[in-house]
Amino acid sequence: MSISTRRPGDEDPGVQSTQSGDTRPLLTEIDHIAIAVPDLGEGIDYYRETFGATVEHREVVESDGVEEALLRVAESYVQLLTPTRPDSTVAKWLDKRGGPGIHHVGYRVADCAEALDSVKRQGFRVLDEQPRPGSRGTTVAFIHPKDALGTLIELVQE
Ligand code: V0V
Ligand code: CO
Repeated sequence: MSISTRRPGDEDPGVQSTQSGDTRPLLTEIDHIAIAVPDLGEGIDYYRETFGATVEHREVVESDGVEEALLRVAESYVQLLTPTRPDSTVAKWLDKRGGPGIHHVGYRVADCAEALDSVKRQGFRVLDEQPRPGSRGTTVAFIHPKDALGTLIELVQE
């Protein structure tokens, strides 16, 4: 069922029922805003010099062909991303766009498998059939931007 055809009173697959019967939203917090940059050092310098932000974590995620720097903003992160190889989807995205910009939004979820199943049950395309490892020990799954208001969404379980 698409968002536009759901009516008040219909069961809402975007919330989870707990055993006690109450409901809670699937997305609990913004985990990170990912900004793709051609040069990670320049991206970090920009955030440090302009906003005084500091890098809390760095990691190469080989499976995605990216290197990241995480800068904390309150309970969330800015994830600066740069490709580590020419066939990385982030390299393709930067080429197509012609420069840096917001690449995806990571939302925290309590249970990635449960949230992913909910999205799949609603008929939306996903990029990971099963949750998989993300950076800093998280479990993640991506939703196709063409089925998510043009935004690449990452479900993140800490
Ligand atoms: C592509 N499109 C996007 C997009 N990337 N739209 C919004 N945001 C994006 N980031 C659009 C693109 O303009 C096309 O639209 C269409 O989707 C198909 O794109 P494409 O250029 O043909 O590219 P694909 O299909 O080769 O790859 C796009 C997808 C790919 C989204 C499928 O990037 C992917 O699988 N991403 C998931 C993994 C990922 O992004 N890893 C890097 C971060 P038109 O032109 O047809 O209208 S890793 C990470 O963040 C981690 C590990 C972490 O946080 O822990
Ligand atoms: Co991410």
